[in-house]
Amino acid sequence: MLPSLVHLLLLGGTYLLPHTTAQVTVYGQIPLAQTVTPTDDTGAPQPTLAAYNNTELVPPPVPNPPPGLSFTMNLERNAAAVSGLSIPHVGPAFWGFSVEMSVLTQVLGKNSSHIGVPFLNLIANLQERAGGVYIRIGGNTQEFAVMVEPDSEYLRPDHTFGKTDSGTQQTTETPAVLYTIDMFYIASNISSLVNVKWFLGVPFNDTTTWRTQIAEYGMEILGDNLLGLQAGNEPDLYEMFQHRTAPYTPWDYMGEVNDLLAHVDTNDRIPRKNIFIGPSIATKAWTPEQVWETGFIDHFKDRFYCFSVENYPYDNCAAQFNTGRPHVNVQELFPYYLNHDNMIEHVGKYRNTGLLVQQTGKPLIMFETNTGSCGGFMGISDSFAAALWSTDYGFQLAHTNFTHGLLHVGGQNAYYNPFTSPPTNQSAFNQWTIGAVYYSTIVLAEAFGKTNTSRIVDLMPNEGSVYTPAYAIYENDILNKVALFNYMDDLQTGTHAISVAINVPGGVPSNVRVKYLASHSVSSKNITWAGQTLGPQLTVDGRFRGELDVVDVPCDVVADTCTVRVPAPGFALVFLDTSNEVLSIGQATQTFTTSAYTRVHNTAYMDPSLVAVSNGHSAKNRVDGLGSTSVGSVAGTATQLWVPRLGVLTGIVLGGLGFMRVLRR
Ligand SMILES: *[C@@H]1O[C@H](CO)[C@@H](O)[C@H](O)[C@H]1NC(C)=O
Ligand SMILES: *[C@@H]1O[C@H](CO)[C@@H](O)[C@H](O)[C@H]1NC(C)=O
Ligand SMILES: *[C@@H]1O[C@H](CO)[C@@H](O)[C@H](O)[C@H]1NC(C)=O
Ligand SMILES: *[C@@H]1O[C@H](CO)[C@@H](O)[C@H](O)[C@H]1NC(C)=O
Ligand SMILES: CC(=O)N[C@H]1CO[C@H](CO)[C@@H](O)[C@@H]1O
Repeated sequence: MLPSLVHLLLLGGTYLLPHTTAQVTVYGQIPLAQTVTPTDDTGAPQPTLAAYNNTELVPPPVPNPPPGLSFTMNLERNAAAVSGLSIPHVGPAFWGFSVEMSVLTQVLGKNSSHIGVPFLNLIANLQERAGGVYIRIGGNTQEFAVMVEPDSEYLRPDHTFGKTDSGTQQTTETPAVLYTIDMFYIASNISSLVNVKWFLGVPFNDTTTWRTQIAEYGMEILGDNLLGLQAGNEPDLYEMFQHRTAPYTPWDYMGEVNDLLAHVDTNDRIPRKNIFIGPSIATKAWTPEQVWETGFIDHFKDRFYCFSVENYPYDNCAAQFNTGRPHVNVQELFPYYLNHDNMIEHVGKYRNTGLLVQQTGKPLIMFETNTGSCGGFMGISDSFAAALWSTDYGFQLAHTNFTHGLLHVGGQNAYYNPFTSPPTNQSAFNQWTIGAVYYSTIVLAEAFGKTNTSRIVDLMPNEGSVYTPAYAIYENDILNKVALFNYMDDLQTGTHAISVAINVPGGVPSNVRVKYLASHSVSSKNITWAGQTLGPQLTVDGRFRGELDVVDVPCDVVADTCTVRVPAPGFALVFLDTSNEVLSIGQATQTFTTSAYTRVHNTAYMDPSLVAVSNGHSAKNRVDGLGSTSVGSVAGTATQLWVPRLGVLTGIVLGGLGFMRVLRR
């Protein structure tokens, strides 16, 4: 929510910005280390963009008295004996991504022939584990987006996105975001390389003269890779932001969705008339129940792809945009993210929604979320605490019968990005930056796998301690995995690791295998999953590095117990089925390697060993759905993926590090 300054410039009321901040542009890619407003509490300029900020907070003290540090969980082997299991989790990775429209090119690539290679690798990692990924292009900026011709005077040459010049011109007549037809080609070309399905949003700022190009071209160019179209984004905030005259109620919103559908019915260029999405409330001004009371679900279920809500636990708008309101004290807020009761409260407001939507058989998607809106929080959103939190969050959503969630990507002024490309003028020698929450997307993808049968239950062991939550995951009706958290940080004392005895009558193997999500502290940005990492900031090419480390834990088959240790802090995914293929996945078997410039030589440089990997592994064991075993061609599509190969370089202009050439045949 509200990651865009230009959006805020459009707002009246509480969120109206002081003129002094109008020099900030969120659309340009502000170089690293350039002085940018907004300022911090003292008024001093922040020297570094949020996405590359290095602040480490002080970990919360260990609780005194501590919770039980050794405890037993008695679990059933058969799902039939378990109450409260979720619906089966079907389809691609539980966590997908929501990309703010205005920063799309920062995230995906400059245009359809310059797609970010690290991005493709990050998606391939998820695809190998879960079959595919959902991505939504949208956010607040979708409401004012206007499609223009590629040669529009408002756009820089060869650019897919643009904006009109200054804040003062930002009215409903002069749109905030301009995009060209190439946006659809970017998405389509990505889907031809990796299994990504897309959500887009119909602009909702003008509900009398609908701008439905996004639906028309989306369907035409993306075909079945377009899953759904949002009808409105955070409508419960329209009144507050003066996008509608008060009072604006759920009934008014429902009427506008009706109007859109009536318009769609008369438009031949929108052949798929039943893939809409709502209500996408921010769940701030309206409760879900206020919307459901209108009969919204029954009224729209036949026209909708899914139902959606959006929510963040806190917002950082005051600091991000210097609104004049008090700034959040990040150190004081930090413990919030390390407490399972807070998670239950955050997601619990959708319990009823989970049960209602389930009856329609339609998906329920947390359409936009992250650690905090308006860019997240310095020192929190990019810490190991956030990785643990978003892992717990994904599991809690799944337990509450959400089918998927989308983590928001806000560009270089945000702390919470799952991934961020380098600042433009560093793209020739720097690589990408990974955010803590990306690791949680991998954990969830592995936990639910590809069988479409995974059901989850929140166990609340250890007398319901907020510091040691746990979940059980049943696959094909049998206990398959156990997820264990330790939210405590004992860097100072070294005495708060937990020891969890998993007792399953008649159900323990001779040993279990454990993958750890690990870091030395909840404050740290150095994170490993099963011993591997994606690397420090500005070095990430999207591939896991280091040796895969899966820990064998012997079980006591007489006592039917396996005892697993979880460090403080830490997370363990315990595999009872030791034949699970995901246990041997480290790096995705097909990856997209890239050209690189080195700063020193300022010449094109390629590491031949990377080239060898890119060509070697793919033949037998490819990521599902990738079109070809040969990295040189994507079979049957109009595009050719160029991955560096010795001997093929001549005549190809390198796209700069991190960008791949997708050549047209
Ligand atoms: C990037 O651009 C900024 C602003 O123009 C400049 O201050 C900075 O030195 C540049 N960085 C590099 C590495 O060229
Ligand atoms: C799981 O569901 C997805 C999405 O419906 C489908 O593409 C996939 O083939 C299914 N996999 C299995 C093993 O049934
Ligand atoms: C993408 O950008 C490159 C480099 O500026 C340019 O050569 C190419 O024509 C652009 N492609 C499209 C489809 O705009
Ligand atoms: C999720 O749905 C299942 C199946 O209907 C139900 O038993 C369970 O209680 C639901 N979970 C929550 C947290 O509401
Ligand atoms: C498969 C696909 O959609 N390819 C498109 C990639 O982008 C170019 C435009 O740059 C289109 O012409 C291709 O059709």
